[in-house]
Amino acid sequence: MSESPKSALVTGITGQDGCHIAELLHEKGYEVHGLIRGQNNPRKAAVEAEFPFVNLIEGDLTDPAALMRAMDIANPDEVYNLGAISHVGYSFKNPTLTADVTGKGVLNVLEAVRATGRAESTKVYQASTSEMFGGLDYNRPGAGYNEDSLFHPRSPYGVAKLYGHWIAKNYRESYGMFVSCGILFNHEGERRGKEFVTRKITDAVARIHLGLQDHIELGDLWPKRDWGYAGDYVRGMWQMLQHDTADDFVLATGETHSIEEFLQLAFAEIGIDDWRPYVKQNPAFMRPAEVDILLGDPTKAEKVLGWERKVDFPGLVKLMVAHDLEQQRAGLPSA
Ligand code: NAP
Ligand code: F7E
Repeated sequence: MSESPKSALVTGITGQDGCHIAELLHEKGYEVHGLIRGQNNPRKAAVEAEFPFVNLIEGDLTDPAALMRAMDIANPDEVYNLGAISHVGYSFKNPTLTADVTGKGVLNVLEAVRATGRAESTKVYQASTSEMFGGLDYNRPGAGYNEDSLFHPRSPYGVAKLYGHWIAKNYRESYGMFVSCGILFNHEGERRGKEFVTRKITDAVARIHLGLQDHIELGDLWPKRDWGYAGDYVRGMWQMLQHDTADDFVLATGETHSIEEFLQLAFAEIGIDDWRPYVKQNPAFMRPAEVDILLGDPTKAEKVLGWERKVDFPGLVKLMVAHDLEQQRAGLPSA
């Protein structure tokens, strides 16, 4: 007798990771449901066209009743809570909204699982972040942050995520719920929003190459990030929910690179060795507090889950520039 397919509910279905995980879950035979907000979400048509197999359910992370309704429709074996106000710079300008969506939204999801009687049957993935750390790990200099490192968030986004992280752990400990938190370092790719620095750069590089713009305006160029590929990271999310116990896992590359290094590689893809004449600094893109350097240690995920990465840093830059050149040549919109 064939088993009925597993069901998954993905919040943040219109975002970068939501798209990657929808694809992965569909390949694995899941019935995929996606929470979509707003009465006329501008990304709805694109999701429907690219992922016709996803059942979109209207609902907002700030609305507990909508989340309970979504649980009843999807009856999920697994919930991937990826929805959030996720832009660090934006969170400084909209701190209350960020607290409501990125922080309290996690509580609303967990309560919706519990209130609909699914505490024992539904597993939850919580999208925690390296932004909860906030800089160098002075306790383990050079080794990178791991699951035991201290938190010191430096933005309203990081603070809201830390609430989400701890309430997720609290529901695991208090109610025995299977709630796993992935503490993910930056992950990028062809689906990254153009408001984030990597995609902003690769989009501009493609347009500069085709004569569609002549420079790019950026904020600080010295910060360093541990940048991986989103496709590799959503595989890790799925692996966390297949593990026999709920836990916290860092996903990272173990390498850190500055924005200047990213610029160097991206411009080299179009044959430009010196990127400096094409970059102007604009204080509008600087933040009230910056996270200088992030470096993660993914040893636990590698050993316990068998997680591995397929794309390295130069490979990531290459695939993003190639994608944006193709998109610009096809005349697709830049934003
Ligand atoms: P993203 O592209 O910015 O997507 C965010 C998603 O959240 C979008 O689908 C957005 O929907 C949705 N959303 C925003 N407000 C909402 C609300 N009030 N109700 C319901 N949905 C709402 O983010 P991502 O890069 O895919 O990241 C996925 C998750 O991982 C996020 O929680 C992020 O904070 C976290 N994370 C990301 C990284 C990274 O490097 N990418 C690293 C660590 C953690 P709309 O389309 O309607 O705006
Ligand atoms: O900034 C600097 C900026 O916005 C990276 C989110 O997915 O990863 C992401 O957060 C760095 C920062 O990502 C511009 O100041 C310079 O130092 O691409 P970003 P982020 O802040 O690291 C973490 C792990 C998450 O969890 C978040 O959800 O680049 N920077 N000039 C700029 N950043 C942007 N966006 N735009 C600029 O023009």
